[in-house]
Amino acid sequence: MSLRSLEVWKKLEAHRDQLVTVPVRQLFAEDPARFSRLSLRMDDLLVDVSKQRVTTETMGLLAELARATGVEAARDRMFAGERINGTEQRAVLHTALRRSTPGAVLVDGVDVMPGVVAGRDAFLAFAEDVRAGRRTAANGARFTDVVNLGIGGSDLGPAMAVEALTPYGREGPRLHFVSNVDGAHLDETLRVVPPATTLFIVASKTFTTQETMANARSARAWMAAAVGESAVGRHFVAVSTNAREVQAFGIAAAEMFGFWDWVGGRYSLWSSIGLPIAIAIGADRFRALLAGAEDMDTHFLSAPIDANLPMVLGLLGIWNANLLDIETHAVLPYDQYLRRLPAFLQQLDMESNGKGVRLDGTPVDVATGPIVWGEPGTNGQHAFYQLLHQGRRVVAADFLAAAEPAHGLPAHHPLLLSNVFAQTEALMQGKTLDEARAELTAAGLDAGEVARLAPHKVFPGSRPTTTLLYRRLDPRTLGRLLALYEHKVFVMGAVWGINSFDQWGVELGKVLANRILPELDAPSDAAGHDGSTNGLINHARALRRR
Ligand code: G6Q
Repeated sequence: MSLRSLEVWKKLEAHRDQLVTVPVRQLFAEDPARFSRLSLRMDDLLVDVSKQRVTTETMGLLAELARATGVEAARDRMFAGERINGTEQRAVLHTALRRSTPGAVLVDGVDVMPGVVAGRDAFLAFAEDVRAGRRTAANGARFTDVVNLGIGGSDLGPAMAVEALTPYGREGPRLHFVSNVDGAHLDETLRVVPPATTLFIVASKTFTTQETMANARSARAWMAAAVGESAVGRHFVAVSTNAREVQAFGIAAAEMFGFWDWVGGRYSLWSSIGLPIAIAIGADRFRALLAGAEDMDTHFLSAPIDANLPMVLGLLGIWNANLLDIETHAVLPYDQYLRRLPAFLQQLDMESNGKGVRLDGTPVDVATGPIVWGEPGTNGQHAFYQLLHQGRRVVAADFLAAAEPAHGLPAHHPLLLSNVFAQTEALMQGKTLDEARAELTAAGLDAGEVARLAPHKVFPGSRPTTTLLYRRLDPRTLGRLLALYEHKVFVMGAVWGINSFDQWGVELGKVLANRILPELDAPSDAAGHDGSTNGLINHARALRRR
């Protein structure tokens, strides 16, 4: 199916051509109810899209697009456990992991829920045992430090969530995350953790990932040297779907927390991959995180398209990417605890929707996944916001902020909030040449100076932003936000008709590095690649020999 040939796509293009001639500030002036018309709520969570370059007519057309592309039916197939990940023949059921309501979720006629509940109870009980000092180190002491060894989906979600919920994890052990195969990452961590009271979690769905297995082997050797071979077992547990490889590594079956092939890596923090989060914040708060995600699941399943948060954000994503040709999407949390959210969303979005073909193998005829990036405010303001305000490229951005701080320095908070509101206001309002001239004249500059400086003081405005404002970044709110983004990505993938749940691009990297590895220390120079790759390998070989 060609999106461009859809009737509603043509309507959207014609509507776009009209709308882009009108500054968003004018849309606000013409419609005093614009904010209430174009902002959505879930309890204390407010999602304001009124500063996007849209009107209610745009939203109506986008809803029509969602219906024409079957987004609701695709959503229902996902929740129902159908094998919608067609290239890997897998169901996609991260939503089952946060389900608390009774009732079966069937994959090929088999209810997955008893396994989900038992698996969840097991890893949450283990987390509580570690926190309470019931599960101890080999010497009988309480664990003071926990190191998660994983990468990609087995790292980014837990690392982001543990940091986001720092204020809720103060009584638990210290958490560390090592992902990179660059030995610097593990080495620097091993320098600060005490071996006698450190627990390692080897987190890998496949338990064959090169980086994680290298880090696990090195960590195991380091631990054995410190506490003795016979005590190592008390200091390692695994999270995986591959029991055979876990046992081959030397971790007992009882020390492995499992999950299922229908949990995608980047959607796995709700499974036992969330063990480090549970150790940090405790089982009750982990359940609150799940409950927040379930709130969003229920809403996504039941709210009409125009009042449905993930639908609206996903459709705006399509509007910005395909109708306004905006290539990048900035994630700008005015919330230091969400420092790792941009990296997490970068994977979630770019790995899910960075695809060129539809499920049936035919090319998508528009651009797909945006480039996602970002940094916390206000730091970004003193770095790259210059381009957001005055560059020739338009960047779409999400701003996130809590009304109440979760830290102990509340006097800072009004400063933070005034900045987030000021930035989105300025990005939307802009400043015309006449306004710039008037401002400079009022400041007492002579006519020549006004003419010289005014063009530099012009801000185009109408730069699209969404603001997500919530009371406090607690576990339930974090759960809602993360599920909101997961489903937003789903909606965009469904409109494009792509499989958001495979990652052949990632698999390629896993194969290529293993091919070159032996060549680095082979007796003769590499000759089997292109000239550049041979040259780089051989230069490294020469430098390493010296
Ligand atoms: C996520 C990706 C990828 C994956 C890592 C780690 O959706 O598939 O980031 O999570 O490659 O894989 P393992 O958990 O198997 O080690």
